[in-house]
Amino acid sequence: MDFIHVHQHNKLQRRQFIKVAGLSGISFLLGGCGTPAFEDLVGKLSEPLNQKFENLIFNSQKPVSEFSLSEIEPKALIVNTFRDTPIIDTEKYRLIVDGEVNNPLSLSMAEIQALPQTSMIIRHVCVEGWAAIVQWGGIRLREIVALAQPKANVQYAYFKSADGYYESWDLASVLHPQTLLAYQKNGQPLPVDNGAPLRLASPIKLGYKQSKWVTKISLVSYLPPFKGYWEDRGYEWFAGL
Ligand SMILES: Nc1nc2c(c(=O)[nH]1)N[C@H]1C(S)=C(S)[C@@H](COP(=O)(O)O)O[C@H]1N2
Ligand SMILES: [Mo]
Repeated sequence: MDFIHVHQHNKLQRRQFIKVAGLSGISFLLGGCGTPAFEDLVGKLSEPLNQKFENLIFNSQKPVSEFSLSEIEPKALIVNTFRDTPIIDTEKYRLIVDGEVNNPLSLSMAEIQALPQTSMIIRHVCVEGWAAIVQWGGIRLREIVALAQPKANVQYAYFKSADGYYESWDLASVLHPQTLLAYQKNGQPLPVDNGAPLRLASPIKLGYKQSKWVTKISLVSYLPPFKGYWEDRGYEWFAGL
């Protein structure tokens, strides 16, 4: 009886935290999905995040104001890819989340799309002198980070893409409520040239920070010598908007 009481108490605290922090993981916790692996994953969600992450989420930057549906510029987003568009089998695709985490993840697109979806209309800004107002739909990156249960020493996220592109971000920007892993663009499934099955989208970073075809996210305490494809060619690392 005592055990049950304590367990429910923890669950409640977790629920309250999720509510206050704007994490909506509880909704899919109640929704369920069926596969045993997915239930394992969801079970882990009842563990609290460590204090450092809770503080970063509570104190995260103010949301950037968004545009309205009528302001979307459907033709303005120019495909900008340093190599050819990679070929990815969406059925076999897995997003790997590893590094200094207690719960490494390997998620299919079906599992990612079962997580709470959000959308935003923001301006994408490329340093090459163009911009586009786009609607992105997907999962908040911080929900995926929370599922992976990062250790307190994590400072950065390192992103690998299927075309050989790579990027790294500071943790506060990773946990920003408008930093998404997007699988929709302007209300439609994300086109492959724009990064399907999964890409970064955020109103707080320049275009080159927004990796397309993300296959792996490593949560790390130090930055490797290769910080980002364009950064290693002289562009600024933080690249905030
Ligand atoms: N994997 C990968 N991601 C990438 C790039 C790339 O070449 N490869 N280019 C970046 C740049 S410079 C920009 S402006 C945006 C362009 O996104 P879009 O092609 O969907 O318009 O993707 C960014 N992400
Ligand atoms: Mo760009």
